[in-house]
Amino acid sequence: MKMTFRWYGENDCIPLSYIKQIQGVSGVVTAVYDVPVGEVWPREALKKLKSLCESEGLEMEVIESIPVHEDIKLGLPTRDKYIEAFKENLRRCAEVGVKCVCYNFMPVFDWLRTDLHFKHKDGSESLAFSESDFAALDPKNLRLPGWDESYSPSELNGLLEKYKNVTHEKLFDNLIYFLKAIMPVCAETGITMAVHPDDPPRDVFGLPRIICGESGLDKLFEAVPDLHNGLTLCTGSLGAGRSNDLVKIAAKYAKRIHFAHLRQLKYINGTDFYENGHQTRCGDIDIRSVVKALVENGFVGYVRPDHGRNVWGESAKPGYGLYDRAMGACYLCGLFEAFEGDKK
Ligand code: DNO
Repeated sequence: MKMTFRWYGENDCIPLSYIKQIQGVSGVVTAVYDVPVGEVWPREALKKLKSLCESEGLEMEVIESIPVHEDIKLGLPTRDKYIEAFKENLRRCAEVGVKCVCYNFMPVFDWLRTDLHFKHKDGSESLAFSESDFAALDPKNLRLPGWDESYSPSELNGLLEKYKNVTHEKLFDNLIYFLKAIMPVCAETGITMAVHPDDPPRDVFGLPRIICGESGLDKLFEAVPDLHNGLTLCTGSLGAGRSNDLVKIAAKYAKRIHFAHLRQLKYINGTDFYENGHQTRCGDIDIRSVVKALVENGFVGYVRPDHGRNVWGESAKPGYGLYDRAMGACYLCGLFEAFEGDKK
């Protein structure tokens, strides 16, 4: 296991010089953020990120994410051009030592929470989700961190329209088409692909979602058995679907889990939840058993603490403050140390 920490590049309010002080963290997870989706990342941009990391003694072996152009998800004739660009990005990432690439296949929107500043009794803040607030959302008037904000309202409308005929089956076929096209580049460069589960793991705003749980994953790995085709085990995303058995998924796919996002959710009722500190006692995700299942079943991938609370008065990007994620990294390192030690 290698413990990593997400870093949003030079615009991140958390400097690399702080990240390197979190003991146990060997590298960062980052991306080139200022190139439009579907275009090739300049080599200089990657080299610069790499040298910034190296100068602080941190590795840069994981990219999150290379975004997948909507034409690929839609299966439009233009997809081949965007797939070629994706392949070129993989090669360029490999040139600077990247070993794992996280991506998602969610149409139009990325992850979704309804409250970015949920107040905890102890004064900390976190992200939260409420089913009734969700039902009241208008997808055309939404702004959330993590979402592609480059669409104008009319572009967004047009895009939503294009998805009207895209069924789950079609979306799945388009994912397989994409993966089969890039697998040879993965074999050539050694890069592993780690699909990020849909969050929440179900359809939203009438858009299909397919990476929602065990059955979707079974289908995905059956269709493309190549081990370069793997998973980002995101406990917060899969855990937002109450029927998902995370310990079972961790054990079943441990060797295909190239990247793990470990985080906590605490349910308030059957559907609504808030995110919390990483410890098992802090929520409904059995983080301890997930780590145990990973270790016992041969997981050798990258890990990062995921969304944390904002604590001690810090004002950071929701979910991506320093302190609670640093505490999470230390907690997770402790769990891995214990279970990996037992194995030896
Ligand atoms: C949320 C993240 C996601 C993730 C992408 C991967 O905090 O886990 O935004 O980076 O879905 O493509």
